[in-house]
Amino acid sequence: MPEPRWDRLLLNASLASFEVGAKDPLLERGAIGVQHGRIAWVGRLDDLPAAPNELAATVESVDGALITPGLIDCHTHLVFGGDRAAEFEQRLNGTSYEEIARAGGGIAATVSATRDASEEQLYTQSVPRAQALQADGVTTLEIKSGYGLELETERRLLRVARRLGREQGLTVRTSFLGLHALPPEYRDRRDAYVALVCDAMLPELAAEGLVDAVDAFCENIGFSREETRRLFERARQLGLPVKLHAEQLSDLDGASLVAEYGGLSADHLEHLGESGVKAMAAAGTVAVLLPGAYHVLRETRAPPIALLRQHGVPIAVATDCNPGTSPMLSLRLAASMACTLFGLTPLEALRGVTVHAARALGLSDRGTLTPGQRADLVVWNVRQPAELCYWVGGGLARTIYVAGEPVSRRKASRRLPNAS
Ligand code: DI6
Ligand code: FE
Repeated sequence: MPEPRWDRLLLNASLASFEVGAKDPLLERGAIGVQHGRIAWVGRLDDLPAAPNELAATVESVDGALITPGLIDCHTHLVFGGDRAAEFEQRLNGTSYEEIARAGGGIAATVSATRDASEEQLYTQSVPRAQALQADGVTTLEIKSGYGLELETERRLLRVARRLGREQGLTVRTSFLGLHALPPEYRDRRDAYVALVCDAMLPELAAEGLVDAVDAFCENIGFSREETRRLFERARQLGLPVKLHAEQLSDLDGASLVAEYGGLSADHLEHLGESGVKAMAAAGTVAVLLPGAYHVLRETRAPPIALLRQHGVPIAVATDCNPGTSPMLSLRLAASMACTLFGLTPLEALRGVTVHAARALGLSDRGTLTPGQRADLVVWNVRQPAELCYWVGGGLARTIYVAGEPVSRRKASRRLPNAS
């Protein structure tokens, strides 16, 4: 018998790859071959070039189950100290997010809890969150800093993010979010803080290899367009891609700014106008929708989905997992809410957590079921892609493969491959 050419072959699957332009997202009675952590072959069972046992060392039938690319959560603030459950109650009683922030709560409350936490404590508190996302199908996620707002703590957050990737079988992409809020000790010295972030913190953390992208909170209660521009200039000098929290609570035209810098994504976008949409379309900047924050803040103005579609802006969906506005631990739930709250179709929402989310992170090696892509795969206990948005909650993921190897929850604490 000839040597098998693949490490693994999954048989009898409904394969769903959500790349744009594919005629039918579902290939039934499909098979997928994996070699050296990458997808080697995708097609119909009947078109396999030889008998399964001759083709692969390990052959598994999934009995008609749905297989998708591993889900990609392209916007989280998953590493932080403490929680803000009390604020949730305050908001339910009528105090607004902005009022709480201006009174010294909100992000500042998490900053104080995070500064007080050791690296080990931050790691231990973050592991269950990362595992919850993973259990629901996430294989790649972005994690932002932004709850330290001084060098040591920002470094700690980014180091914990990297460690989660190494030890939890996830690919983690980090974003430096030094311009998230003005720390209390700089209350009357905005310029000095912006200078510190741009001229000291970012270059230093980037030199330590802790920063994959640069983000800011461009908002009346955050940072102005001019302050954000200063950060983006520095990022450009350092060769780092940018992204932006834009148009969440008001319209500062942040989307045009991040597009001007060829940004990976503009995120939130409830108050986005047509000029911002056009700028994003021209620059290829992804629109990242965060229905968790919209829901928790009980917003009523949805992002301009019709305009985004009309101008062909790629749409991604993410959890925004954070202790204030989106304590959300399921990316599938975010996709479901993008359908029910924002009117995305299930196919759009699923593109949003796979192929477009990969693009929002600048990753071209994942997000679809195509030969050559990383074999991050999820076998689901459902048969139709729309069910991933239809079921609200529930453990639907049966088996998750990271670079071709199965991850079980038991195994999740072992070191697993973590490309990039
Ligand atoms: N926008 C958000 O939704 C999060 N940060 C941001 O800039 C909220 C962060 C928090 O409230 O802790
Ligand atoms: Fe956010």
